Amino acid sequence: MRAYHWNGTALTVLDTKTWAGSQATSFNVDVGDLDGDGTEEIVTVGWTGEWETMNSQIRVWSWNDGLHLKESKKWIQEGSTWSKCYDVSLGRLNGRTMIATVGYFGLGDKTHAEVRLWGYESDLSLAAAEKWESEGDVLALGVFMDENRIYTVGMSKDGNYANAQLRVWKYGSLTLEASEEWHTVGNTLACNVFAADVDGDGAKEVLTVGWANDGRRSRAQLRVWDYDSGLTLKDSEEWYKEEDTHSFSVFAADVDGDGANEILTSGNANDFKLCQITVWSYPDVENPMISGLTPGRRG
Ligand SMILES: [Ca+2]
Ligand SMILES: [Ca+2]
Ligand SMILES: [Ca+2]
Repeated sequence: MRAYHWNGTALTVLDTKTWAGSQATSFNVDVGDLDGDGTEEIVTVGWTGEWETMNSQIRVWSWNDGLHLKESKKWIQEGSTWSKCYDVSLGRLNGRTMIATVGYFGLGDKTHAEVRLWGYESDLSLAAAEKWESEGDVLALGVFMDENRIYTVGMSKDGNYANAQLRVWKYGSLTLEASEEWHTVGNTLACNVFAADVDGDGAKEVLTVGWANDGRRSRAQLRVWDYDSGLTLKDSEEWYKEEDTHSFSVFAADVDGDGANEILTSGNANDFKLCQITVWSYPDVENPMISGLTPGRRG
């Protein structure tokens, strides 16, 4: 892990820490004040171990003139030989900053997905956990926590196809509130999720990215969902550049300072030979000229 400082013109590395099993990956990071003392903690997730026994791993770090490891936990489901934690999201739930993680593990002849909710005050404690399976493999790859809800995305095999899967969980007991699965032509997968108001009406949309196979190639896919009593698809865009194109992450922010959030997606194109970032507009209540998801200049 590396911590950088941005002074407006240049990035400076402040500190870097490495750690290992014989196989180890740190896959994602998020930041928030977990213990309420006014300084932010840093949380990383990934996996560590040998190929034969891989454990999910979560680490809590503090910053004080350098990175300091405060706590580290590993876990694996009983009966499983490997477990991978893919994503982490920190959010305020009932006035307290909590940690949500997602990943998946092998059990029997297929993979199972899991979501975990953690609290941290003086130490890291598991508040709730849910696991789920489908007819074939199921993966949980992305998580976003916002306003007492936890959104997870991944893939669920129904016997014929891989379907992208978006789930909404209620905070606390981790009760499943809504679940949507979809594929377009062939295998489809969602790997990242975010929530923000992208049309300026004051209500947040749920954004998912991944890819969908059109029978010839993988196309990157961005979807905008409404979440009220259930999930409603508002818009979907698929695109490719030359060959297989994938979108791995999504974020929303007002990048041009006009008061409306843009959507940012990043991934790759031309069968992993190109990196790609796209800035999207979504119909702005102030600007009816835009009728749907509209990419900025596409490279
Ligand atoms: Ca703190
Ligand atoms: Ca909205
Ligand atoms: Ca804007």
